[in-house]
Amino acid sequence: MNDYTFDDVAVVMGTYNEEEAIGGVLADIERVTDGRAEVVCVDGSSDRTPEIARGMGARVVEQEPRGYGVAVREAVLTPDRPVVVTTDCDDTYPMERLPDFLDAINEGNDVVSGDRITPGAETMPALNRLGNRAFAALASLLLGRRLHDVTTGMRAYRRDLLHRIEWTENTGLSAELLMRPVARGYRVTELPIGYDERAGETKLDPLRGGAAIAKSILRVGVAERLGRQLDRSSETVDRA
Ligand SMILES: Nc1nc2c(ncn2[C@@H]2O[C@H](COP(=O)(O)OP(=O)(O)OP(=O)(O)O)[C@@H](O)[C@H]2O)c(=O)[nH]1
Ligand SMILES: [Mg+2]
Repeated sequence: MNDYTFDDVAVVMGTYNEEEAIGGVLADIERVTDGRAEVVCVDGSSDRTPEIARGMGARVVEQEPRGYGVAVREAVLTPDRPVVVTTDCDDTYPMERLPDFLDAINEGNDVVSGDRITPGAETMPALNRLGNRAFAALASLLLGRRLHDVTTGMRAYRRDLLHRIEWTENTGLSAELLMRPVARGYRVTELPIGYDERAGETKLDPLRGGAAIAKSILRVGVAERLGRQLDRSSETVDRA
């Protein structure tokens, strides 16, 4: 369907005081893509993260820390390349799987979402695993399609889609980035991936963050269902 190579790929991430992890993550991307993927970091750090990133050839966009989604929205909208891959900057996601994400885009998918839950995610803290399963169940119920991991940070997207949809969520942006494309009929697939223990400290308070994500899933799920209903009723009006 497509013949994209890593010259067509940008790998993007929000980075917030990740000096322990960023060197390893960027070195993995460099090695796996032969230095051909563009790397964009939207950074709110007060530590050495941005210097390390710049030193390793990444494009660093500075932004006051205003939460995960504010950073990641900026990150996904920044590149001009046709394929945009997101990751976290904490060394949890398997950069060696980047070729598989690109293959799945080339096969015609619009979104390829790394599914940590199906392979087990044994390194994920038990509370997070439970929460992530619950988020996936809730989103599946609202969308009428079984999804296994809606809060994953590693995905590939066709750039066009990222610019066609309006993104509204912050802590819940990851779920939104999967749910709206599913609801709108884009081709979305989940790719089972391994997940490592985090290097460095978490940036999310699990309880407050979890509540915010649940609210986002409800808001986005209801808005997408209502939106489609309104579309359908305006179609009927148009035809009458
Ligand atoms: N620029 C910026 N990046 C952020 C902000 N909050 C989080 N991030 C980054 O977003 C990514 C995800 O944050 P994490 O702390 O890993 O969140 P998580 O994966 O849900 O939590 P863990 O399971 O503890 O890793 C990391 O790369 C963070 O550095 C922010 O306010 N600004
Ligand atoms: Mg993380």
